[in-house]
Amino acid sequence: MTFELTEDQRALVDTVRDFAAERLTPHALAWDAEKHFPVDVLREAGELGLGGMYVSEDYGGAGLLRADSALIFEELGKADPTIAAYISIHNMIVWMVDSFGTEAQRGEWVPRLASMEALGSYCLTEPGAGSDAAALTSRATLDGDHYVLNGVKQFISGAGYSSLYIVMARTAEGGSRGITAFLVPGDAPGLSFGSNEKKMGWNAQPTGQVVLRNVRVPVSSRLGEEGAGFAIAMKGLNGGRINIGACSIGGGQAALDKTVAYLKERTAFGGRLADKEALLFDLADMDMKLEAARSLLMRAADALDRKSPDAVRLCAMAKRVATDAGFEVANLAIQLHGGYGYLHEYGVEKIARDLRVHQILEGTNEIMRLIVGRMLVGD
Ligand code: FAD
Ligand code: 2MC
Repeated sequence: MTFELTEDQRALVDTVRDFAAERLTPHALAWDAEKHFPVDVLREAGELGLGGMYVSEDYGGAGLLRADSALIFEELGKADPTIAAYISIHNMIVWMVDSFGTEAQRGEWVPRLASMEALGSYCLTEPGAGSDAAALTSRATLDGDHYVLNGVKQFISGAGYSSLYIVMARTAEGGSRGITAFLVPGDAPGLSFGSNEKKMGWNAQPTGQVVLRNVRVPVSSRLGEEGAGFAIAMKGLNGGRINIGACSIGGGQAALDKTVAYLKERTAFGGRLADKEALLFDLADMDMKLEAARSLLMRAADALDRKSPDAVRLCAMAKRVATDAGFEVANLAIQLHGGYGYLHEYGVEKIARDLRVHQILEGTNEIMRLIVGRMLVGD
């Protein structure tokens, strides 16, 4: 067991850090204020290999380990948690197509998705089924050699911009085992999108409803077998939970770095704020929280790569611990900046607003406790 980054990992982190410093950091506040979704910059990320990080190299993925990807998401998260998280969701989609798709599906979609020429959205949540995802009611009915899809998906990241929507829909009763996954192209007749939701954070990426009205897709668009959709969706989410945790650690780290710099500059009561022991303890706690979360996250990433039976549990733990740590650190960073922390231009309130939703999506942190708790009592 080693906790040192390898030379390759260090080089990877340096490359992503340079990209993020040049292409994300200088624009993050403006994109947030203007609610601008920078599709051109996402394409540049795709050219760097960030569109299919932990996806096999067969059709253009980067073939990295989950731990490598976590390092990347942390770097991206330092620059802009919203863009980092968007890239995380996109990576989930590419991995799902590559892992569960037929050769034809992989050949059609993975090269375009991995380069981020095409963007992907993950459609599980519905207005009446969020945490209880297996209660979803969108339907796919077989009609000759096509399925006809009807239903509404809620809160879909990238809605209206993506070329590919992976839609989980019901093909049979029976809870989670009656759910099937489908690859629905963005220009499919009958597919439409709600307006871009007005949100507390994540302003630089669109969120909206995806509405399916008699959308016909050929049987060859089914991802995996009938009834396998819930398992495919959950397996995608295991990786997503690590990624979103890493984005949170990155955001939290950026907030901490800003706070250390600020407290070293700001004076009050005859000295630097950095010399007030109470505040030093706050900084130390912030650092410890992030470091503890990072360690657990790397353990979960490793478990997922090794397909360890403990992976689901560790991914759930890491998601909860890392997303709570990131938000708590960013929130305290506002406090330690005083009134300036409340101003947009100082950048910490944006980090807190962006990280707040990481405690809610990709499975709320209550659901992460449900997963871990159920395993403890064996139900
Ligand atoms: P509910 O399930 O109604 O939960 C309400 C509250 O009850 C929560 O606090 C929850 O933790 C708690 N709760 C529910 N059940 C239990 C229980 N058994 N025990 C204890 N507490 C419980 N979804 C997608 O499919 N694709 C996306 O791209 C996507 N992007 C999103 C982007 C944003 C900005 C947001 C806000 C959401 C996104 N989501 C997406 C949806 C997200 O995953 C859901 O909002 C989340 O899973 C919670 O579902 P819900 O909102 O219906 O809340
Ligand atoms: N990995 C692999 N398999 C999983 C799994 C996971 N993480 N979670 C559940 N499963 C399997 C489970 O093993 C079972 O398999 P089988 O039928 O072979 O026995 C099946 O799925 C059903 O699981 P449960 O019996 O636990 O189902 P239940 O309905 O009781 O609970 C729960 C499932 C709550 C864990 C699941 O619904 C869940 O994770 N809810 C949260 C929803 C969520 O995360 N939404 C995120 C949307 S995406 C998003 O927000 C984005 C921003 C992209």
